[in-house]
Amino acid sequence: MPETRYDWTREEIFEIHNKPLLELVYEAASVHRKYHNPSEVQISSLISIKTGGCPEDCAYCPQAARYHTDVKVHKLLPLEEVKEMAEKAKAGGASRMCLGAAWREVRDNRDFDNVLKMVSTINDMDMEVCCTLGMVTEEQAKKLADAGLYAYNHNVDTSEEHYKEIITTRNYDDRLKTLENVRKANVTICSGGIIGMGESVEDRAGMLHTLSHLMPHPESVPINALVPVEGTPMENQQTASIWEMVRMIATARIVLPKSAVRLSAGRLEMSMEGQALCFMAGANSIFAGDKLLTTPNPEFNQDMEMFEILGLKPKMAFVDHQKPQVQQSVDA
Ligand code: SAM
Ligand code: DTB
Ligand code: SF4
Repeated sequence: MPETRYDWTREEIFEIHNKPLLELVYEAASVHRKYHNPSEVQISSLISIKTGGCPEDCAYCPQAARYHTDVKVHKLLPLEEVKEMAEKAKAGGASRMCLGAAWREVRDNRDFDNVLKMVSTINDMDMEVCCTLGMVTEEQAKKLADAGLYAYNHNVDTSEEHYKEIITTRNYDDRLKTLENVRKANVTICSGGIIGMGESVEDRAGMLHTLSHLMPHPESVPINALVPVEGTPMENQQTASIWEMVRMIATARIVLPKSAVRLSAGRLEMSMEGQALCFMAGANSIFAGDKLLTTPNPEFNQDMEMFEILGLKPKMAFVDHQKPQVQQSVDA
């Protein structure tokens, strides 16, 4: 049974990934039971606080300004609207709110000050607050921490080699640098990636290899299946099969035994049986709510029905890490 290891080789990860499927699921389920309560699933809910118009060229993303997609662009949402959405998500069982902005990076301006207010408002509601705002400096990460931020999402997305095929406006090291800045600010890290972007199994192992060499491991690891969106360069991409998703989740569970592994984008295309196998293989977190950032997701009620059938229950907030101590008073 693996302890937390930071020296996995790509070959080892590749071999785990390619084990006979049921053998792999059994092993992952055993690791899962050792470190986690298998009947608890953490529920995050997403709000796109600023949508579209992003200067980056991430080939999968409907929010990049350069692609012609149907995304309805909007500026930063008002605090009140975000608060109401968070209250609704909490009532639906979400313990974590994730605020996403289509920014390349955070700038020290009035919008950022307003995001800090959103963070402190939602933290005051006793929910874990996560932000995904693009690149951040150490100082900005500290400001977020002081406002009560619990987690920062910044995905490595794929292997270093494949990254260049997907994004040209920034590089892999930029991503790793932001993760380092977040870690220095004592904010937990949420970092994972996407499968189904034309990458090889070696690339998938490479992505998990990168994550497994971050010390400590990211506290949460989202595994997204690409949602191909019309107008993006990936609109005609063949989506990942449920078996590929199960393999990726099981491998993540074995390599990152203590992290929360999130079955993220792409659930709308998955059957309940398929998702059940993902939970068996170690997934213990989902995004719930009828929308991800811009694309549809299963309804809360549908997910609650699935939880009922599978005997799963939503995990409470702040079980793994304390509620952040707010250092600065942010005027709400
Ligand atoms: N702009 C910030 C950034 O890039 O870090 C935050 C928002 S960005 C939309 C957050 C993550 O969503 C991306 O890193 C990517 O992993 C995921 N994502 C975006 N579009 C997706 C799609 N079509 N299918 C699956 N995942 C997607
Ligand atoms: C993550 O890994 N997946 C979420 C969250 N982090 C920000 C986003 C998924 C976005 C899917 C495409 C969309 O809805 O725009
Ligand atoms: Fe912009 Fe983030 Fe989308 Fe890339 S993934 S285009 S950085 S919003």
